[in-house]
Amino acid sequence: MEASQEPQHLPNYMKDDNVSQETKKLISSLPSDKDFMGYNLYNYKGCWYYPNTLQAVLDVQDHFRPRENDIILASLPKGGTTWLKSLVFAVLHREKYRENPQTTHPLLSQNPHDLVPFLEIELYTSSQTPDLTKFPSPMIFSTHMHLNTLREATTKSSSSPCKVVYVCRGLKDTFVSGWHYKNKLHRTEMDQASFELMFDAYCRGVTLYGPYWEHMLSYWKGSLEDKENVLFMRYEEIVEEPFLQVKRLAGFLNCPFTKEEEEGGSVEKILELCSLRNLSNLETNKNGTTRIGIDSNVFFRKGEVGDWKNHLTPQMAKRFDDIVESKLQGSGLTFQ
Ligand code: PAP
Repeated sequence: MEASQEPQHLPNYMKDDNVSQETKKLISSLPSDKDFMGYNLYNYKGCWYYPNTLQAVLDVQDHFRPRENDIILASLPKGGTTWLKSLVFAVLHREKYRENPQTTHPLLSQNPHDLVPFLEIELYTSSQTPDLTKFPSPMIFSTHMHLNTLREATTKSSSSPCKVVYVCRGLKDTFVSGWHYKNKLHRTEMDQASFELMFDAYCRGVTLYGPYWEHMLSYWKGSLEDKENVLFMRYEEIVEEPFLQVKRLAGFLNCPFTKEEEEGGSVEKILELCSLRNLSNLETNKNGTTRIGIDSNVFFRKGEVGDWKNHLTPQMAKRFDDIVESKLQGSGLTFQ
């Protein structure tokens, strides 16, 4: 690696020590580039991965077969993953924890990432063939993979295609959130030069699971083609109209809120439970560590729409806007 500032903490998915001979051979034939810190990324079928991540993605494709009614949550890093995980978990299991949510709800004692495990970043990084039968069915899994990549696994399953919920977020806030995350994750304070290198990498699309726009387009198109099984959500819309979006989510998951539930404040209770304020103040999220060894608090910060204004120059913002507009042109997907 050529990074000027050696990070103190490198999660497994960024490493290259869990790669089979076959994958090494594949990697040697792939286009490569470096992330803004100098770590090698490889482009496999249009998407950038670190070596361990690619290995896990290939293993997911080879071995993961969802069971009937399993649900997959998808996003780009910093696209709203943690919030979506908590909302879907709370919506699906609301009946089970209806009686004493203040004392018994798992979201009060476990980080959302530990309740909804990542396929490639957690399960298939720790084992090529993890035992998924230990999970209750239906299970909620999550991924950062493109829809096309995910479908290579899920369409091989004998059960009907599982439901996929995708959440996306505007590029400028995703980038800024990613910048803060990187600093916290690596327990370092990177300088302005690194900020600019990261900005450049995002503009070129050379980021883990990038390019950003290709990722979103895969789910956008999927949601248009298969409305029943792919739901496309936006972080900004959940912020703006949380009640409506949570009801939309429940309807998609075939567990709509009843009139009695709505009148009894069930939606509001879920929103409160999953709010950034509530989750980020819980002991488990303040001082705990997730199963993949990441400090739980790195997943919670401001949660504001438009925080990019505090970090990007008008020129940088325009460059991002222009790139996104041109890449999404003709797709029907737009960002304001
Ligand atoms: P991940 O993909 O690595 O899991 P992800 O959860 O997508 O990260 O992104 C973290 C962002 O979601 C943070 O945004 P910020 O940096 O702009 O503040 C974080 O604050 C925000 N976030 C996490 N949990 C919630 C929540 N419960 N409600 C709203 N926003 C949240």
